[in-house]
Amino acid sequence: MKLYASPFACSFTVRVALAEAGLAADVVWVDLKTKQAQDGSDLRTLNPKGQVPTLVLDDRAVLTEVGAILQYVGDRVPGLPLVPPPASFERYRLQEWLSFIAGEVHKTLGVLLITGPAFDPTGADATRRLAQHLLPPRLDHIARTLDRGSFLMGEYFTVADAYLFNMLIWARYAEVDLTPWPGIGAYSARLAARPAIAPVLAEERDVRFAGQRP
Ligand SMILES: N[C@@H](CCC(=O)N[C@@H](CS)C(=O)NCC(=O)O)C(=O)O
Repeated sequence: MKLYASPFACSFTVRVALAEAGLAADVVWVDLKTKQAQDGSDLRTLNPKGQVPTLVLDDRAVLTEVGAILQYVGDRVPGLPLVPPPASFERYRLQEWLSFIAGEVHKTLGVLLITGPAFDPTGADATRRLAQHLLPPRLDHIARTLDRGSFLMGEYFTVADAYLFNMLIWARYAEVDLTPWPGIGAYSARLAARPAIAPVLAEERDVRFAGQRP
């Protein structure tokens, strides 16, 4: 498998899921502005949306969209509860979380990242203000859930936690003050220390901050 990725983009979620699953994939870094990948290809030839994550399977089938890729990865290791069994009620609960994170958290934080001070030094941008207004009730919902269990689905780590963890890293980059939600901060610290996640985190930091991106 090959994973087209960019450091701390939402492809990080897939890297975390692969690591938790114990599955290997070659990571091909992509410059998201030019769409040029480290292997010389233009990402759009594989994924016309020009986005990461883009997963290329050994039979050359291409799979895109975080939620779909996460379920593909989880289903490769049915012995682990990374995704609940197909057609179980818990599987729909997982899909509920994946949809919520994608639609309500990922895109809201994406707006906050894109519309930072470099984009609008006044902070008056209407889209940014809307995102600032929308995010707290979503974090409230997540915090209430984490008050009831160690992970989003209760007492076991799933791919939804991988996705949320990625978004909490974005929240830090977007300078979202998470102190009103101490449970979320504690959860994020616990995930960062997981044996499968810590090395991926360190590698993405190296690539992002050592200027190794193509
Ligand atoms: N709906 C897509 C969103 C993917 C996405 O937003 N990827 C971003 C990085 S986090 C990207 O590739 N941005 C570049 C672009 O959209 O041109 C998914 O779930 O995979």
